[in-house]
Amino acid sequence: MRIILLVDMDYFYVACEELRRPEIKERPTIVGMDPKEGKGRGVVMTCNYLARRFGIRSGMPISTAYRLKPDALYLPLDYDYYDKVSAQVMQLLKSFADRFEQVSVDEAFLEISKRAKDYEGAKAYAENLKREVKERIGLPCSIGVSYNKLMAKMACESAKPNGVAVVKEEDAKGFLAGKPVDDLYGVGKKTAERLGAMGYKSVAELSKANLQELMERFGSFGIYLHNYANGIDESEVNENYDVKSIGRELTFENDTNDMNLIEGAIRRLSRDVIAEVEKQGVTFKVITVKMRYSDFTEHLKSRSVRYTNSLDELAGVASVLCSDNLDKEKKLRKIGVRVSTLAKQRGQKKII
Ligand code: DCP
Ligand code: MG
Ligand code: MG
Repeated sequence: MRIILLVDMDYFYVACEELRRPEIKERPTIVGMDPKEGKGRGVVMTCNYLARRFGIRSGMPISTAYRLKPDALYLPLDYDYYDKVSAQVMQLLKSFADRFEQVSVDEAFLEISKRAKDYEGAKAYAENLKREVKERIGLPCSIGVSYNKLMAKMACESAKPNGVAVVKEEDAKGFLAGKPVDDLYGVGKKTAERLGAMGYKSVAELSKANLQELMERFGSFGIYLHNYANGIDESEVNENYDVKSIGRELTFENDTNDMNLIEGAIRRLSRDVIAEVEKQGVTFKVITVKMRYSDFTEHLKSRSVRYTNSLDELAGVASVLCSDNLDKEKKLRKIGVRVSTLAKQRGQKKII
């Protein structure tokens, strides 16, 4: 039997801020763009659970957060610091796993099949790990325990905040059944809408869907949807995790379709991305530009190049991707530049 944990840090960026400034702990706190008394652009990156009581959430416009709780504490982003804390967390988590896969800045899968013989043992192991993270790093986390990655992730969601939740294989169907499809891992808003229109609103309904029909609508993704709705996920905890992408984003002070301004922004973001690329000692193969408009619709455009770490190439390709695909009828609110499919530069320091 496989036993897999998903460890996800609670309200990570704000928890990091609390770690270095314990005096802010009792306050609703938000990390994101400057709210500028309600006129600020950009979004909430995350907030603590005190702030969530007021309805504030990750990804929400910072101006909405300000309307909900103007006297909350608003802090700017400090990626370098969060990355440092993340590296410490990941090093600790890794020492608790047979196989280890980091999936984001604050989240990792740990296979512990050799370290726990049943769910009871696994629960005790997870409780102990949660304690260790709190004691050694000083931060709260939540842990999902289950028989595959999908269910470990779903279990962790139900454990938040600061909890451990176990979902046994025999209980998985019951656990999933009552949930709406958009709670299912990998199902975003658009997919959920399409599934809803097809008559699949709950995971229970989706689990009984006709596979053929799902495949006609979603291609091979249909197989995953069907499997996920039935708690099936055979994917391995993938030991050789490397940083998967490096990106930077910027929200314009005023929404714009001025190409000079946009190209200037792309150049600046590309410079920041290349600085990080150099720091990590990598080269990249895929360049992606993200365009988010005033109406919050978003477009991603990507292009593959030969492995490179050239600033001119990145900024050049990103500018072309943007100018070729920009919807001139609308104004841009936010622009992002990201590189992925990374490889190590030879003779450079190791990633992470
Ligand atoms: N993040 C972000 N933009 C988002 C969501 C999150 O930049 N739309 C950042 C801030 C988070 C970090 O990534 O602190 C981790 O994301 P999580 O989804 O794990 O969210 P949190 O750790 O903040 O909260 P939770 O306790 O729900 O895990
Ligand atoms: Mg988290
Ligand atoms: Mg996370």
